[in-house]
Amino acid sequence: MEAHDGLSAKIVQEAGFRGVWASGLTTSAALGLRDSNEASWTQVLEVLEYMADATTLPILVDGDTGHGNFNNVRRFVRKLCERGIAGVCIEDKLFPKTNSFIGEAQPLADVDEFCGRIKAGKDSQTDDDFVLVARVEALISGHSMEEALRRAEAYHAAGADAILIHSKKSNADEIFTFAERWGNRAPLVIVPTMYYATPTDLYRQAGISTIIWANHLLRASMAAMRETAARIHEDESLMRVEGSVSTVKDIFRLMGNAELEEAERRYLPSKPAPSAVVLAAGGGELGGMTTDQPKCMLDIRGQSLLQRLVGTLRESGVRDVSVVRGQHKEAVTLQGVRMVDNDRHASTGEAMSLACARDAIKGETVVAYGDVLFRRYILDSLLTSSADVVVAVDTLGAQPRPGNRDLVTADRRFSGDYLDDRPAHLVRLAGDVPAAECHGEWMGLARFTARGAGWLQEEIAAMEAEGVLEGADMPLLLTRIAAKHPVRVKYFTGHWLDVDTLTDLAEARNFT
Ligand code: SPV
Ligand code: MG
Repeated sequence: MEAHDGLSAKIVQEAGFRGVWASGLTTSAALGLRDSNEASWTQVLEVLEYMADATTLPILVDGDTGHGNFNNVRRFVRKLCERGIAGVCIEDKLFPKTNSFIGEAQPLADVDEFCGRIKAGKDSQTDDDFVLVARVEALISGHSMEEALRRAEAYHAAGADAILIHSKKSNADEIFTFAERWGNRAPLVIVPTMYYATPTDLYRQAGISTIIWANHLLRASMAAMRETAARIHEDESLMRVEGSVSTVKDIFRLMGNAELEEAERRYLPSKPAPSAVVLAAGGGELGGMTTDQPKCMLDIRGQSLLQRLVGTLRESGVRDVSVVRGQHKEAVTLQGVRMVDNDRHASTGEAMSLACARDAIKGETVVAYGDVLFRRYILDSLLTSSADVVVAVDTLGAQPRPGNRDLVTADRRFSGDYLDDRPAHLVRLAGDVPAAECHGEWMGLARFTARGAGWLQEEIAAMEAEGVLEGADMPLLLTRIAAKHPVRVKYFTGHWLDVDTLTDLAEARNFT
């Protein structure tokens, strides 16, 4: 089966084929070039190296005319062997070649000169299993069956391991005649691009060794790319294409990302994985939907809100997750997370819930509200921050909007430039920040390094000692920490939501 790059070589293997045809036509086309030796042989070699790395299948290379005379064939074959290529097919035409389906009566190589190319190729292979297939273009160029057989015989005698007999007729008659008269003196290879209607079993019965499906993956991808490009251009939207294109996850799978993750575990110095505390003790009305379950258990397209949140945490490498539950605690379940109860949830606030999980606050720790969803990059960006405490702040939150929101005053507002990496720091986080001092809304997501986690523990202890812990919310706790230590503000724009209203719930169900 044809392939023209690493990706298509993987797809050939995935489909179950036993070998890859590295087509000259499609390798050139994938580079944006004509099948006229416009790509130099070393450029072809580079593509072949990607293909050989991408598949364990044997690759038969379309070597065109051998890229010159016997001397070029020698060097080409040596380089192919070095790269683990299984074989090469060379055709009895002249350099620079022209695709066989263009024009009529293309000139053929002199038989003796071509036999020299075959001998030179065979003498140069450094791998005993390497095969050289000689391609007979006589029938395509308008010569007789006798001439085709005469050439095949000469090429076989010169050392070719197999003969490719090519035809551009719309039926396979001349292929069957050739096969019968050839009588299996050496394996026969065919390319039924033009005579595609003949059942493969007839070729088997005729003793043909190998069929090359020569260009169909490139042609399939051209059709798919055209349709997708036209749709996106027309719609200025991905809505119509999203369901029909391969998923990004499929790309990761095909490229073997799982292997890299395993290798990272083996070879990278291991840094202790961050842990997380999810605050899910509070209630919330939500139009009567939370009378027997808390918000975090609301269904968001087949998964609870909590399951989606924990899924995002896990994707970012946060595996040790503690969930503080309170209201309807028996309804809060999720495999693989530790449940911590705040049984005084009705009379205490978020800071108290966090304090209930204080033994989980050691080392790098993420603290998240249990009713938020956010894109993973937001969490990744907090996890890679150099600050000891960093909070995710939505710049859109600076605009007035009704509802109970955690508003942020920072020492520097968002400049509008995401590349501007001058740090901003939290000054105050509260529900009642005046519009003029409001620089955004806290997303309910914070990350502490081991040092930052120490500050968090100290502040919880200090508030406890002062008798203010029970009534405190997270904004107060973070504001108090910010008064003593730098709390970095990381600005984002959208790409998250919290579920406070039925409208939020509907949005959460659309949040992918
Ligand atoms: C190719 O795939 O580049 C070939 C086969 O040489 S054909 O196009 O049928 O000549
Ligand atoms: Mg070709």
